[in-house]
Amino acid sequence: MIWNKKMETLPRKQLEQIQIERLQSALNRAYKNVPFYHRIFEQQGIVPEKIGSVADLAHIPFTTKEDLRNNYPYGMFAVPLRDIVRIHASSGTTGKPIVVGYSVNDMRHWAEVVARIMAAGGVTKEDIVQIAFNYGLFTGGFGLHSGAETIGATVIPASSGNSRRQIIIMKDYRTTALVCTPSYALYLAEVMGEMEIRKEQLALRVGLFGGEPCSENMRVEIEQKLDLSATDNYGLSEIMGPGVAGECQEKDGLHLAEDHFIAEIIDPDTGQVLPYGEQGELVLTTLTKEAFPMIRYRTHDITRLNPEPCRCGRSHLRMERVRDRTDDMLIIRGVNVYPSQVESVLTEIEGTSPHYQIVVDRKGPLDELEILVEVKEGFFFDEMKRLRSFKEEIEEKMESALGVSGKIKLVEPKTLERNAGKAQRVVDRRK
Ligand code: DLL
Repeated sequence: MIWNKKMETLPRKQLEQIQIERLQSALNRAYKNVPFYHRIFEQQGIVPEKIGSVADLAHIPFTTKEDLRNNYPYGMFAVPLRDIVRIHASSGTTGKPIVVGYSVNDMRHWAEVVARIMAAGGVTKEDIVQIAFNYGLFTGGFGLHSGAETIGATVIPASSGNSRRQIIIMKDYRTTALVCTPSYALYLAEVMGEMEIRKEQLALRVGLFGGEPCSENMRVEIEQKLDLSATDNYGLSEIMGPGVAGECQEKDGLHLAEDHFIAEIIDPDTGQVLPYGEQGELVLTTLTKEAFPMIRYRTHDITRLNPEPCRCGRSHLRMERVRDRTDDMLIIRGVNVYPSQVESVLTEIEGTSPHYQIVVDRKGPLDELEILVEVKEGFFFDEMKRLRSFKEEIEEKMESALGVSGKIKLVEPKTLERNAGKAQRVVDRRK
């Protein structure tokens, strides 16, 4: 079902007209109300009224995470605190968190765009939606909650953690839609096994996953283990939270809510805007946000944009699933390595599970790469010889794919830490 048929299927010409009208008022608001933007516009001689097309955005400098940190906590807010009705924050692994605020209208828009991705993912009013994202400063829990309520579904705000209880709730309350990170969905499937609960005992039908990368392989595994149809959903706190983009039933790219956000793809090294279809860093501009407007925010997420009409009828751009972030790139002995490359190699190898961890360390002058790989249940060989050759086979494939050698350490099923949030794939001990 298409939640907002009129808006989501708008012919692109009309959509672009709405974008440019909204862009001018968004720029004006930022200029008038956020000292950071005021300063930049003055310095660069930018006059919001003169931005006559989306392409003109390229004249405006980017906003970076660093800028947000420098304005911690409330410096980027465009409305007084009395008009803010909600605060969220992204934990951030380094430095200060980013604090974001929402006005009443922002909350309304947030619920609307999340309702769209929920409907696109297959959720209807009839569904019982278990939200196993953390409810708190993280935008996942509350964000998805408001969209599910807007649709009129029955919402179970389970929040994250206490996995056994999650499964009992799923079984007893007849949950039909599961909402969490993809890695947590897989973990829940594992715990079900331990509890001897079979997927046939559950009523799951659809799953909305997001908050971290999910490979096609992982999607298939979740779909099989939980017997549901899974969609990928993308968002980030700085822009809004979940609701920025989500897959429809075609599962062929995530529709961006283009009446609320403008997306550009840039070359992360030069900052040049790249044409549709090319891979680069996603840059987002908010069009309707009142409390926390963002102009050309560098997301660090790597993707590409597809303007082709989708079979579902939605006209909004589709972004390819995000597999990597520019800041996740590891440089190991001078070679660039992305976590998704490691995952792709493992996908090809029978017997390995989607649980892995990349550990980089420095012994003396040289970087050392070790990849911990969990083998699937029942796949451990008794014979040392066979185990060794299995390990060597992975090492060889890894080296030829990554261009750098590394040690593979096979670990038993369920050894690597699972958690209810985002999986930690990389441990860089050199920092
Ligand atoms: O993770 C918002 C969200 C919550 C989206 C729940 C979807 C579902 P942050 O904690 O600010 O916000 O983290 C944002 O997470 O820049 C991406 O690097 C990554 N990310 C989010 N969704 C996806 C996804 C939420 N579907 C950062 N695929 C983003 C890949 C994702 N990466």
